[in-house]
Amino acid sequence: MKRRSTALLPLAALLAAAATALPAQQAGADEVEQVRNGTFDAGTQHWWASGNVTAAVDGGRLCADVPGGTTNRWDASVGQNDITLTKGETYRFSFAASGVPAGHVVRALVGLQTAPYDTWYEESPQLSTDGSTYSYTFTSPVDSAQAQVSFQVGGSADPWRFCVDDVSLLGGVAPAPYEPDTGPRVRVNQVAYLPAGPKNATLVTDATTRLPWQLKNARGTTVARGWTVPRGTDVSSGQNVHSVDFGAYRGSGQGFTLVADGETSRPFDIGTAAYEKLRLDAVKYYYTQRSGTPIRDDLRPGYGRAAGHVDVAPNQGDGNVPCQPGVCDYRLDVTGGWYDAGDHGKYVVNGGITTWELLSTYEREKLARTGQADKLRDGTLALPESGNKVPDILDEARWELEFLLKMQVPAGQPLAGMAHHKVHDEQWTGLPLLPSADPQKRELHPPTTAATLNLAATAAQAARLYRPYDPAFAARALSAARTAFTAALAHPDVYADPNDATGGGAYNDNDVRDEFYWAAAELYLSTGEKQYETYVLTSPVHTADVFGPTGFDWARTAAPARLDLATVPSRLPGRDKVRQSVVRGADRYLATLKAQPYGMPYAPDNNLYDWGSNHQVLNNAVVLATAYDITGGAKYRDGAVQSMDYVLGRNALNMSYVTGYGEVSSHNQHSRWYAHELDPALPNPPAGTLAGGPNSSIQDPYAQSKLTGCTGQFCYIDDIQSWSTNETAINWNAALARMASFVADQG
Ligand code: 9MR
Repeated sequence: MKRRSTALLPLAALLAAAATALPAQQAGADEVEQVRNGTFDAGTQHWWASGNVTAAVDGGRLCADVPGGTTNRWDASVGQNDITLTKGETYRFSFAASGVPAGHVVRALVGLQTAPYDTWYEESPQLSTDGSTYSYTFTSPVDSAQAQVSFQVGGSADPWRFCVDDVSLLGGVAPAPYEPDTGPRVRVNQVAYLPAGPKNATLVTDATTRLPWQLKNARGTTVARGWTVPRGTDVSSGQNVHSVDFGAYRGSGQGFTLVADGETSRPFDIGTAAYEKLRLDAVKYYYTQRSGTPIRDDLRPGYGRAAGHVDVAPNQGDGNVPCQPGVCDYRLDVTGGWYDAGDHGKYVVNGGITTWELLSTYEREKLARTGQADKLRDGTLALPESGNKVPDILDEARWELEFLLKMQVPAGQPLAGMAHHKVHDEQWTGLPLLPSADPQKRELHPPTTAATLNLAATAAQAARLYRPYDPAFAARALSAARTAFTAALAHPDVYADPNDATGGGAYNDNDVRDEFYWAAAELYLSTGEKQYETYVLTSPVHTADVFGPTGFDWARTAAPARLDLATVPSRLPGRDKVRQSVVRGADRYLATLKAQPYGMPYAPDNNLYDWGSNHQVLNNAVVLATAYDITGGAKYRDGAVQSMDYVLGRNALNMSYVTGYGEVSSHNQHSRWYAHELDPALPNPPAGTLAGGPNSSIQDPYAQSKLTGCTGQFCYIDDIQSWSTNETAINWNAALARMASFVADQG
């Protein structure tokens, strides 16, 4: 993403008399070297260093003495400017580097030499004292005559010495096709199948006729056998595949494998234990996303950190935040809440859908025939609030609700009762960066109708769920919800600016009919009042088909309303029809799932996987699960349970998208503080963190450099640089929490 830079000194000034080096290493007719004096034969000519670095040629290499005590990688660097890049051309970026003492990391990048310092390619190898040669191939996403190659070496508490040689950026090389390591061709849920649940797998093969398969237990004994079903070319992956149904097997245990076509799948369990753990881990994720409080290492070993954005330098803090210039002339205390994702922003629309889905996870446990609300009771999530006699999942959701309430425009101000859309940094920050180390100014962005309705919906939902535990909070939430709904009716078309995306995401949405419907539905379900009932019944959204292929999301909130109207008890006229509409939506997702050889209820139009597709798979599964809760029909339960297989490994990449679950799982998700890939001292995301997943639009340069031309499921890479395919986000984990809880209940 973006980063800022420090003052730079041209090293060449010291060597004004040195001869200009000729472009070196002309490797082939069309291969052109872009770096001048990359071998340092002409001293430091063409190279610069930040003012805090002492850089000089030593033994034919450029060596930099890096001071200790800096915070960010870009606080110390050496590099070369005025390099030309051509969009779509492939470059080989190579260099030899060493670090003393061993273990330091260099962030080697190709990017824009001026603000906003876009990064077009970067790698962060850990250096040895003897040194190694590094070579990477990438395709430039831009045309630029202002590119730089730089080596960022800041962020170390102690001084160290960085040496580099043979720096080359060779244009015109052949693209190196990226081949993901997809392991055995038998694709299974690498975590667990339920003993009495569906058990399906996918085989990638050239064979066009059926093949035998065997299910083996941990001792290698065949416990079931059968034949594959050829499925032809799978659109979502472009592969020729067969499917395998071994659901007739009803045993349980660990270490099963499925064998077919000479290949042995990754191992898996048959049992419920993993889902009981995942239902908790997926919700525990939120504590380490908290802003405004220190994260206790005794509660999350390895994840303890200082409080973020509490007005302690270098943070500018969320305690007294101004608006963007010209937006308002008051300041608000908007401390608390969860960080949205891998960034330090806090967005009301995404906080809203997330809070809804966590509260809905709990509400379903209370209402559904297979629900077990005690599984999320007080003391289950190892929170600071554990022991307060309130279900832990409600404690966690309240951390966000209190923040959402703080985002409401105070009485007496223009647009009173509406909610500010978001609060985040003035500029994008780089990675890694602990929340407590973020030096950027924080700003409130204008109120929007969508944010206001998110506040109304979730605060109204909170009113009914917290009433037994804290009636005063429930009343405060309901009052804020009513105020917000009234304010939204008065200002029904105040939209977020799609271009307001510097330092944070835009989260813009110009159709808020669904948000109105959702807020009215939650207000109705909590109050039973006629005014909200009338709004629900007369909304065009009430009778529309709201269960489309891409599923519900932060911008599409009609389905959440419909699901709650169908399941939360009320006297809504025509409630049976509402329930039937959910079942009809589920029937379509079931048809999709059956048609997909990988068995997921997701088939986006034109096979264009959306940003965060993994949570859309899961949210479509939520509709299936709700149809089961409504009808008791086993086919819906099986469809919902089976959807989990895709997320946990039955997919074209043969990987689980949940950190710590499955033999091969995503663990390098884009995050400023779970940035282990960039800084070995930082952790990976905690167990139970969902990666965004395949995204056909691959907006980030890293994914573009590896995945251009990718088909559906292949548009994903487990690298921290890939913010468009591999971020972690609060709304995505909520879908995981909701489904993990449902599946655990089906044991
Ligand atoms: O999840 C969001 C996705 O639906 C949007 O298409 C995308 C671009 O606006 O933004 C995603 O949300 C990101 C947000 O803007 C900033 N924080 C990280 C979020 C997850 O990537």
